[in-house]
Amino acid sequence: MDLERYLSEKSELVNRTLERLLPEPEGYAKNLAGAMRYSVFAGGKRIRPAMVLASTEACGGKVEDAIMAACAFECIHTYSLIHDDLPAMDNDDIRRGKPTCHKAFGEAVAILAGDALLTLAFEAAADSPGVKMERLLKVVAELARAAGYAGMIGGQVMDMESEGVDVAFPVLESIHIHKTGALITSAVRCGAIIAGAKKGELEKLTGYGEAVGLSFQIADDILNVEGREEKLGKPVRSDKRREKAAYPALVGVVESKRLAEELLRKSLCAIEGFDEKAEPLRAIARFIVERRN
Ligand code: GRG
Repeated sequence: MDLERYLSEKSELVNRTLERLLPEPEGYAKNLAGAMRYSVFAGGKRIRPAMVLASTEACGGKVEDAIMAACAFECIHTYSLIHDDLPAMDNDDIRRGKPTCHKAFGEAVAILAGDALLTLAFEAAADSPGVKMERLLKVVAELARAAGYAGMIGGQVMDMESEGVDVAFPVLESIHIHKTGALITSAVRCGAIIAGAKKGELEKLTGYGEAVGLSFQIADDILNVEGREEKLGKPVRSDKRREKAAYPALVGVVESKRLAEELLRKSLCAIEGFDEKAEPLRAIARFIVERRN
């Protein structure tokens, strides 16, 4: 299948929907709206929304039913990047190839833009006409869990606390599973829930999401060592500088690549029983370990 075309079509749809969803930078709190739009439209691969949509399609659902949830994931992801770049966190100047939100709008507005994107995500996810109420409730609960203490935020705190510390492999794995994997797994699960996936299908897709989610962060760690700033739109070699817990530092680049390949096989195996409607999910799993940005 032509993944490039698939991702580009889905990105266009997601961007058009985000355009309508985000507040206009005029009148009331226009600087805040400007900061939200600045970070959301600074670039980005839109891989999480694509996974929501691909998962819905794999389960026989309709893209239009899942588009608001897909945008919710992008809002949460962008909020996490804004906050991750703040002086109190990674203190980065460049993100998605542009000055970070706090560099462009100041720290206070950047914090609030992140907060507003996080809350907008729930407003969007709950507003999916045509989707059964009990499915939407499950999606909102999934999203909250994946973004919060039990997922991304918990992982971020473990990550911060591991800086400059020699962490053991299971600790590093747990950081990546929570910080990055939880949101990706949840994107896959939410797409499936919206489509009304059966328990067995949801379990298989959860296995797929967990493997892909972990492989995403391993690939990100490898790109931090081998990638180029112009292509990534963010600083490279920063993990080493900050003594962050990362796969290449702990097990080496070669072993990191082997582990990412092993997770790719695991993810493909988890959805073996799905028909050709799951091809985009298969192609996304491959793209994630082979990507250069
Ligand atoms: C609440 C103060 C406060 C901070 C939260 C939650 C958080 C900070 C940070 C999340 C952790 C994080 C940024 C993990 C990294 C995940 C990752 C690899 C991001 C890059 O994702 P891509 O490559 O980026 O999909 P694009 O720009 O393509 O969307």
